[in-house]
Amino acid sequence: MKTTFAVLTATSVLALATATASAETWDMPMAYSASNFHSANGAEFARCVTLGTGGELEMVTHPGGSLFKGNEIKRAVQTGQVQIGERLLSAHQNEDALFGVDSIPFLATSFEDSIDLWDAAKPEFSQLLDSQNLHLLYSVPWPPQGLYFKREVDAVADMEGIKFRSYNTATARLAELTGMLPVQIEAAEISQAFATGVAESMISSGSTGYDRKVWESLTHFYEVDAWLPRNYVFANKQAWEGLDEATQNVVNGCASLAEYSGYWRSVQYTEFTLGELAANGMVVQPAGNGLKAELEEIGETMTAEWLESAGETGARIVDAFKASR
Ligand code: PCA
Repeated sequence: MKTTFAVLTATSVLALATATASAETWDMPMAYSASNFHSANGAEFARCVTLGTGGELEMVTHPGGSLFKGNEIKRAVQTGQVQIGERLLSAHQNEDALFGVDSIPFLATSFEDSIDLWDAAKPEFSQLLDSQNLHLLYSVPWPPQGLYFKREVDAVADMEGIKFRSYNTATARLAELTGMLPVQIEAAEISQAFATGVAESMISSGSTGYDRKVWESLTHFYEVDAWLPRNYVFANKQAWEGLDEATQNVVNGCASLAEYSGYWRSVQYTEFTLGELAANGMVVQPAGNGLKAELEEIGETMTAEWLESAGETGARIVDAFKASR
């Protein structure tokens, strides 16, 4: 009797140990607010993985920079502090020009363009990320980028000396070329920056303006459709390779679904958020022809600068993108 009990106990302990060893939790830091469509989409992705693996791989998102701040996420995943994360692709342009391919003014200005540019760039990115100990899973574009101000702006000359919130290398360069003063601030912190006057202007989507209620400080949104920057979701390479094939298949399936559904969320969110900016008292309108022409000229300068720094790989991507149009 005693022996049977001992054997049973040993067996159940072993079963429990096996279950604990195979069930894993992956934490997924994200930089943008929980209500943002990227974060909502990421939460669905995480649920898909948890459900699809029967809980063997539980994925938990941490939006709003709560686990790691936006500018810490990539390093945290590379070094294995967390297994997976989401970040703005172009935030890493200072590491390699390739990361800025989606922020070249007026190269890819619509959702359709954004897909074609991503198709052209994806193989190069997978390789680059692999060399950085990362595994690319999926990517979703933000809505088209427009200019926010506290007053009417009809020409680049009107921007002289304005404090401009930047979020990557391209936005900081745009500020310089328009005579504004760039200050780099994460989206999670912009409401405060605008309220305190640290920044008075930015280029971003209607989505971020809506998420951060910028109508409390800003008055004008000019639709420029300058580019559609992307977020991307990536895993630590060892963590990825440590998953068995069946689990990887589930994650890949959920990633494809997230890329697709995230894209549509972004499309739908564009009109909704611009409507909300207007409903909250902002002037929302296309940039005037004069301003647009001036910005396009600046775009040409920035395109040339990017091509110069991105070398042959950059040229190959841009050529492949143009050929697909
Ligand atoms: N929102 C993010 C990046 C691009 C966008 O539309 C931001 O402003 O930080």
